[in-house]
Amino acid sequence: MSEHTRVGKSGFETRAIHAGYDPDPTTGAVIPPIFATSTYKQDGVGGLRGGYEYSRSANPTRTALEGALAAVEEGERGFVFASGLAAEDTLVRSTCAPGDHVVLPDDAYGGTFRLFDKVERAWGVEHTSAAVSDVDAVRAAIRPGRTRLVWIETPTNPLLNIGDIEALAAVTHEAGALLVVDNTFASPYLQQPLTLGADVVVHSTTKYVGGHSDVVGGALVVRDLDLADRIAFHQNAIGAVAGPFDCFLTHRGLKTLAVRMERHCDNAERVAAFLLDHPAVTQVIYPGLPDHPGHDVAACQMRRFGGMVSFRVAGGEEQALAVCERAQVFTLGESLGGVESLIEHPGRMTHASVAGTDLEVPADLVRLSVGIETAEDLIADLDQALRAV
Ligand code: P1T
Repeated sequence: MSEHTRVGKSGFETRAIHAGYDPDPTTGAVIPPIFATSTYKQDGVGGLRGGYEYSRSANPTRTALEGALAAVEEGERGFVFASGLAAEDTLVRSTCAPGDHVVLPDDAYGGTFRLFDKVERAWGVEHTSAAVSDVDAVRAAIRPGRTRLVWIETPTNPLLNIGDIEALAAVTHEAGALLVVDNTFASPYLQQPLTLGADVVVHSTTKYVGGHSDVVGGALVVRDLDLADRIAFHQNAIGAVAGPFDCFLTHRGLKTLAVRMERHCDNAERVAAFLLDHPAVTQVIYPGLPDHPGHDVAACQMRRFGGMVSFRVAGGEEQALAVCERAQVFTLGESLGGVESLIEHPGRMTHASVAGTDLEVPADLVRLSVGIETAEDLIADLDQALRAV
């Protein structure tokens, strides 16, 4: 039995560190080497060594990461891509045809909405938005016989709404559709949607999985082997794959996900508590707060409540922008999930593409990706950034 088969039933941290790769048989290399090769020598025509033929189809550095992601998400197979959006597009092409319909969140990453609204729709895949926190609204948005995917984020980006994965899986399956969960905000450490009935997990591995803001990537993980075969076919046929250098960095990040997430959660809880008491803050949105409408569901399906905190600023958009610009330890920038704290204005930045749609976000909203710096420094920085409001 290989070593990585043996980690199959192990704890999360053991899987994150060991799954997907056994020390290299020739050198003993403990970490998957960066196989910077586009092609592979064949021993006679079709005589592939280990199934490797061409690096769009498969590359050992990528195989290791794909195996590790499948293991931490408790899925059967993982697939990695050049970005989260590349993963999403490949999934849609693997599962939908012109005339099909998808239910989307009414609060989601702006780029995901733009992909469906501006790209997939032009190829005949229509969409309807519904609140992921409202199972009846999702049921009502399903078009029987046409809806192929019910797509959720939980927590959502940027309003941190919570969808009940088990309940949504039941509604989705009743309609013969697949439940897709974008697990980017929770990370596989905090939540494993496939164990709650989801069919596909999507990640922007750019975020918590990579964890160091040094690489862009995406992933899909599935349970069903027929669906896996369809995705594998499209991954190769479309070719939006992650290269071996990016896979190496992403895999290195995955190994420390558990310890990083614990600190992200500790710091986010401290930051949320600080903001709650601040007179310049009109609302703090964090699923860990007992009065968050999704708190109880989140407490059931997540290990902890994550590193993302959103809040609304007294004085509207102008003051929200000013807070973002005054922050110093929090870096003003898009993205999330890295060790460093980031601050951004969703309305003008990550969610500019949803302006004027059902997904438009409040103009006074600020989103924090709370990093793993010293909590007191983060709080002092927000205090000075909010003082002039
Ligand atoms: O950026 P990319 O790796 O292509 O992933 C897209 C994506 C998908 N899903 C969620 C929930 C996301 O948050 C993202 C990317 N989000 C940002 C860049 C952001 O700042 O919100």
